[in-house]
Amino acid sequence: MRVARLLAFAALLAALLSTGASPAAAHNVSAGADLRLAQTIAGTELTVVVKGTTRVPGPLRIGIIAYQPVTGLPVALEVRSAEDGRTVTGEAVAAADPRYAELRVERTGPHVLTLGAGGESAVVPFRVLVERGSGAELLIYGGFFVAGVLLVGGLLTGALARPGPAMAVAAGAAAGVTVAAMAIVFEPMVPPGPPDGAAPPVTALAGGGRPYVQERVATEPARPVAGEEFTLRVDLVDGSTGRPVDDLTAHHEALAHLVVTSEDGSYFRHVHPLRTGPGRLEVRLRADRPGRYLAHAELEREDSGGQLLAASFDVHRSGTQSAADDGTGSDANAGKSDSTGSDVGSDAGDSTGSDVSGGAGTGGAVPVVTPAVPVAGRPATIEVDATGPVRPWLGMSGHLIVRDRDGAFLGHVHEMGSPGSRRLRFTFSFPAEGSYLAWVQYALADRIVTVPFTVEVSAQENAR
Ligand SMILES: [Cu+2]
Repeated sequence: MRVARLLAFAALLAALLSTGASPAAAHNVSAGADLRLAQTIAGTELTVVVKGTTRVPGPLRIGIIAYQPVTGLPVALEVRSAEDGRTVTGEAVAAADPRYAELRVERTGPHVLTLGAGGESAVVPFRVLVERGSGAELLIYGGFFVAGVLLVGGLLTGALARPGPAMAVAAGAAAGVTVAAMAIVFEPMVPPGPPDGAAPPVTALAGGGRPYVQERVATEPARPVAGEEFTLRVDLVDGSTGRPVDDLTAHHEALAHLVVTSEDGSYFRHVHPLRTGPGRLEVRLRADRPGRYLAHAELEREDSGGQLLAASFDVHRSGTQSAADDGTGSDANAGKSDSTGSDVGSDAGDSTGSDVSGGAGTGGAVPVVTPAVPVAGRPATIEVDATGPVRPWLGMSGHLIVRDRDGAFLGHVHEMGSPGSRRLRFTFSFPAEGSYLAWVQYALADRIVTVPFTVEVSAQENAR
């Protein structure tokens, strides 16, 4: 009997050890979880949703949620298995409440999703995962099965009046029951096994987390011109190896959140660049006025914390443009800068971007700051009434982005109020005295609203 117990323990221990490794959580499409990724593509804000899968071969359901009025924007989809190269294609139409395209995948494991719209494309690696039964389940069913078989055998042997073997068989049955019972008791403590298709476990990272990302920001063309579209390119490089960083996790439903502002804050874009290659993110922008622009990127590497990267670039006056460039209508943009305030290549109206002077998205409601002059280092409350029913965007019902005047500081917090409420409520502690630029963003049924405002913050009182 003691031997049997020991065996049972050993079996359980083996099960515990074998299932100890948990899969990396990034870009996975599993039975329980959808992959949601915001993408700024074709001049608009979309969220790609890849529904979790329960079986392979089977359909992978992909939908494109539109946050701006782009009725009927078709998005070309391609899913390729990184293991056998098998490729399926399809199309999804961006809509506020999208219909899901079904692309059949044959296997679990690494895949690459390619999205194409408006002449741009994004390449997103992800994994198809299918849950497997846990090791404990095997022990439970196996133990009961063995016990059952042996019990019947023991009864038969006993009936034939041969006590020695009968005892041995009965002991075996008891062992089976013990294994199963222990597995039942301990199952909640056993971590679930890695699903089928999971990445091999990452060995423990020294010091916890991966090195900081170094970013290189460039524009294409190298000298962007006011009023003309350009590509902002962010190359991410591992701080220690110098290799491209290609392990970004979906952080608030995006690989990276990029906030681009003009120095004076009159230009504001919160965009979600496309991954166009390993470690490379790109987004198309258009700035109406020449000057210095700041780019702040929020991102998170797998097994590491979030990071904020900052860079700047210049937009040049259109008169100085060289003739070698594409030359698409560089003439007429000098005078009409204020009205466009919006993005690339689409008539989608304003929204992600808005000029302080009051772009289409700003809707009139002025945020209420309490206290009216916040004190540095103390929480202040910022409330704004949405102009319609709010729907979640980037996993939240509202975003508050705060920048100081010179761009050295960028803060970002989320809405704290009750979901579904039209009053958006934020708590923010301004780090130091001074004047801040701030933007509240939320999504209505058909557009993203950006409310720009400024806040004066007083110095911390010397005594309390
Ligand atoms: Cu974002």
